[in-house]
Amino acid sequence: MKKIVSIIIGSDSDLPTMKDTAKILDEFNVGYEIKILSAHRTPEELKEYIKQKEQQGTEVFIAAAGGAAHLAGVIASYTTLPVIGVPMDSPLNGFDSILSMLQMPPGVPVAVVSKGSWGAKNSAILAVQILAIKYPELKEKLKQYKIKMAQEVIKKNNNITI
Ligand code: RP5
Repeated sequence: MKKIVSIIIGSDSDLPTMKDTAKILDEFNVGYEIKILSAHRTPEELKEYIKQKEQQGTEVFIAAAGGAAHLAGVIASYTTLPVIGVPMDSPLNGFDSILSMLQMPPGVPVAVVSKGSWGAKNSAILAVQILAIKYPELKEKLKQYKIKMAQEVIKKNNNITI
């Protein structure tokens, strides 16, 4: 399977959360690669990796980082591909991560999703939605995903006990 999503995490400590991203991409049968690279600890390697991935056919980047989380913005500075940012939890309850990713100045956007595991899941779904513009089979799978989600909610009404 061609790896069209590149997931870059700032630290191995982000991996437990970002496994949820991988699980959903697996469900949609979308190929991905996960790499640990940091904007501030391995800046040269990060730049090199982005260029390499672009040449190898990456279509969407997902970046997860916490604290002064400039990883997604730095990736966006090196590529014209869409970058989805997932703010990780932090000693400041993730607010630092959210603001660092979200407040990109004009010209270098990052699509920021929710913090932590919600965002990890949503980053995969958003990546699939972006890819679905090009791959019709993904559009169909997304429709089915939403139908299943709605059915699960409706079913819960049969199990309400007070
Ligand atoms: C960020 O700093 C990483 O993305 C991680 O969320 C946070 C803490 O990293 P470690 O000290 O656990 O390596 O760069």
